[in-house]
Amino acid sequence: MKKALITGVTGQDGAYLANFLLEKGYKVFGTRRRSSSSNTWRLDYLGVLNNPNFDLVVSDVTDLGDNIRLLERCLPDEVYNLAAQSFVGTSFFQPKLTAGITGLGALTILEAIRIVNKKIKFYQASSSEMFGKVQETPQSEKTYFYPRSPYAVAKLFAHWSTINYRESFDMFTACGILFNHESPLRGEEFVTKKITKGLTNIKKGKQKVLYLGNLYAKRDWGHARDYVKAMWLMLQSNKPDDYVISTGRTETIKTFVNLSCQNLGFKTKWQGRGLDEQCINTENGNILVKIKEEFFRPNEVDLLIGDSSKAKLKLDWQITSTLEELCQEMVDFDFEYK
Ligand code: NDP
Ligand code: GDR
Repeated sequence: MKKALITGVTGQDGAYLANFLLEKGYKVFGTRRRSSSSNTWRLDYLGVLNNPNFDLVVSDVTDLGDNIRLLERCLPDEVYNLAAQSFVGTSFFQPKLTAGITGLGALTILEAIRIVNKKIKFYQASSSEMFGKVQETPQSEKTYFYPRSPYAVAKLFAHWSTINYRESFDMFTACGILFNHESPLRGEEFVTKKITKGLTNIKKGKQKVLYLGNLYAKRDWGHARDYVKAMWLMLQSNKPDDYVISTGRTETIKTFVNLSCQNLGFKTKWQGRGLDEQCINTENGNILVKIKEEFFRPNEVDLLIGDSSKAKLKLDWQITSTLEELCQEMVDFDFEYK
């Protein structure tokens, strides 16, 4: 039985990946940070928590000794490093914390693997945010990086550390440069979930207005379920390498609002410009969406669209969900479950 260790298992991708690996017959260890209250609702929802082949262990990616003991205890064949301070907006206000977890955390695990057993395969959750102010379109593995936030800078440090350990110590390390991926289990501060949850709440009469920032940033959104499969495929390959994972379609935040409104049966029109732009419910004249300055970032990533031809060719990876299907699934979940 193969054994995998997932850091950050309580997050969106951690939960989907644990579920995927358990279905593949793995023994899965997942780490959560110590906290005074439980944060395992995603694992619960997917039925991971009760699986006899799943073990939830307490660990923090920033502590080397802790990570060494963790590896010695679990003896994994594969480590998936998903733990991060993953919210770009927060990284502008907590840059040092973000660098410590998102950047140095990856180095800490790489170092622990080097000390305990160099044969352990390592996956690093790299990000399309590293392309930032994009140097070409679409973005591929060959595109130059231009990070635009402390989060992206930290991810770039982790990315190059992962490549450096591969080249220096002959370790099997792979980076997945994943573009945005969403799901019903997405954290509530990220824009897609904020939109589906906010509009659903308005539909149910639990919220009056949804406040957003920049409506015109464009993102390449896929489904997290498809993207965790790509992580696994990278570690099954004969040779360690880095891959862009994306859908190849980009849309604005405004388009995602429109899709969500359609799914909820709202009839809408947009009016105004800049901070005065609003989305109106034409059936009753109520304002559904308003703009708030606090949701703009000091530095924006305007456009992301990925070229994942390499992953399609070498890993036989493909998407199974369209943006419309993803949005529908998120809206349905928010309506029924939370
Ligand atoms: P989430 O924010 O949902 O999950 C992050 C996980 O990291 C949580 O389990 C969190 O724990 C954990 N964590 C945070 N700090 C620490 C720490 N010091 N020690 C141990 N664990 C910690 O992110 P996603 O699931 O969306 O993303 C997974 C990874 O992929 C992240 O590294 C993210 O940066 C990266 N990524 C994500 C993309 C996306 O679109 N989703 C795209 C590209 C990359 P807790 O629950 O306690 O907060
Ligand atoms: P991102 O995701 O920064 O791309 O990082 P997020 O959903 O937070 O923002 C996407 C875009 O939407 C704009 N936006 C808003 N964003 C939020 N969160 N809230 C708002 O109210 C709002 N209004 C407009 C943002 O300015 C931005 O342009 C995600 C994370 O999962 C990272 O960890 C991951 O690495 C990247 O995706 C790929």
